[in-house]
Formats: sequence, C-alpha cells, structure tokens
Amino acid sequence: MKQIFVIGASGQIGSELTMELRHRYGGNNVVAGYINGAEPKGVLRDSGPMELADITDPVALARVVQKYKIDTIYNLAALLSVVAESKPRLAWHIGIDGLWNVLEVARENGCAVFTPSSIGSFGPETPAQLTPQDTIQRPQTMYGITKVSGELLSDYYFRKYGVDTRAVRFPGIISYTTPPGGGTTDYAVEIYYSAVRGEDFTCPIAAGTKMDMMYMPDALHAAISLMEADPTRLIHRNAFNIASMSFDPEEIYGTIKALKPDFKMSYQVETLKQSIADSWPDFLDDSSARQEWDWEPHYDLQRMSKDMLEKLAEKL
Ligand code: AKB
Repeated sequence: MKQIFVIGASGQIGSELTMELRHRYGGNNVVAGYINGAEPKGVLRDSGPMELADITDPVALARVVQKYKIDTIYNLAALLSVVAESKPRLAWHIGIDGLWNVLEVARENGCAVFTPSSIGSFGPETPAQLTPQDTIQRPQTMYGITKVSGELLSDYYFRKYGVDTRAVRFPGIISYTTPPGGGTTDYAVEIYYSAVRGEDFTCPIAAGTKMDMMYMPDALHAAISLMEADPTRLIHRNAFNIASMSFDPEEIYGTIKALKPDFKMSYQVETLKQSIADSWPDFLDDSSARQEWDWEPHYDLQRMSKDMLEKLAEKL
C-alpha cells in the first residue's frame, strides 16, 4: 500500500486530491500537509492524518516523511499567476526553494514526487495553437518562470539521482469545493458562482481570449494516473501537456446562459490578468500524454457546466 504525503492539502487542488487519494488508498495512508492559517476542516480533517508542513521548512518535511514512511509526495504548494506578480520573491521561495526541499527529502527517503507545472510555463513566443509537448518556454511571469525552472529541476533530480519525478502542465482548473486564489483562469470558476447566486458577472478577461481549462475530476485523474503509470513507457517526465477543453469568455457564458437564460455577463478587463492570459497558449497538444500513459479526459464544456451548476446549487 502506498504512503502518500500531500503538500498544500488545503488548496483548490490539494483538498480534492487528498480526498480522492484517501478514497483509493485508504484514509490513514494519505497525510494532509498544511500551513499555519490553512488547517484542514470538515471531512478533510476527519478522514485521515494531517501535519503542519510548510514547504519552505526542510526539517518539517523530513519529519513527516520519516514518521509516516512516505513513498509518494504530491507537491501542490504554489502562489498562482496573478498573486505571484505582486509577491515574486515569495513565489520563487515557495516554487523553487520549496521544491528543492521536497526533492532533497525525496532523494534521501526514496520517494516519488508529483509537482504540477502549468500552461503558465509557456510564453508569448510559444506556438499558441496545438502547442507542442516540446517547444519554446520563455514565460514572462514569475509564476511561469518558477514552473519552467521546476520542470527542469525535477528532470535534473530524475537524471542525476534517479528520483521518480513526474508532472503535468495543468490548465485552469474548474471546481466547486475549494475556490482558487489568485490565478488568471479564476474567472472560469467565479462565473459559475455568479450564475448560481443569480448575480450578473463582470468578466476580467476579454472576449476572444482562449485558454485551456479542465474540470477537477479530470485533473485528479490525470495526476493519479500519471503517478501510477508504467515508468518504462515514459519518454517525458516533467511535464506533460494535458488538455480537455479550451474556450473564451463568450463560449463559457453562452454555455451557462443556455442552462440559465436570465444570466448576464459584461466586461471590465483587468490589465494584469489580460496580459498574462495573452501570453499563454490557446490550446495544447496532449498527444504525448495520450501515448505514454493513456491520458484521456471525460468532461467537455457542456458536461462540466451542467455538473458545476448542479453541484454549486446544492452547495450554496
Ligand atoms: C493560474 O491561472 O494561475 C492557474 C494556472 C493556469 O496555472 N490556474
């Protein structure tokens, strides 16, 4: 049985990934790592062990790994793209110094490591359509810089020390359990909350701006399947393009409006978010993930929208 440590277990992805891993591997085998001020609550707190484990504290990480005899680490600690622009030093400290701590503890204790990269690892010179797996990565945001550096550092630890590092490049993740905080793609979550609350939505991203997005169940499935994949089939490691849907604000609005005809959206474009979105690809080519570990998404925009509106209506 696997012994898993999720760093950043209270965040948007971490909270749901921890629950999914507990469901698959047993509650006691998945440790929820959190930072001060973000203690797990409710079912996340009650369904398995939790430990205070700040990624910037190597001693705390080693203590958890040794206490629970951890063999797999999911490292979800990061500042998202917009907030990282206002705190670039902290974004680097968490994204790179923190990753270094994780990779060292993994090297010393024989752990596999999953550290997500992002569509933010690409930049304005990257081919925007059907973005290849191996292509130009010259991001202009601090978030993107930490993501590319993280991909390279993770590959380095695999080649030099044999640490089993694997990752995907996540698109914007849409979910109804824990809201995202400080990303460029957050509008695609917030729009559903407005629709369910019966409020008009003001979109910070301009019409026509396409970005890759993914519903949370597909994102969880991607992370877990990649970590379970046969290593002899992996040509790439850090990190795989994955894709399921790409849309602009008009398309998501149209899909929600078809289900909630009174819903209204207007635009008030935010310069920073728009400039970040403009520097990211429109849609990725995920054929390497499909070939090397049988990646396949299950949700498109219609199916996701129906589910999001139903689940949020229950929640709110
Ligand atoms: C963000 O918008 O910063 C993230 C991402 C796409 O990595 N959701």
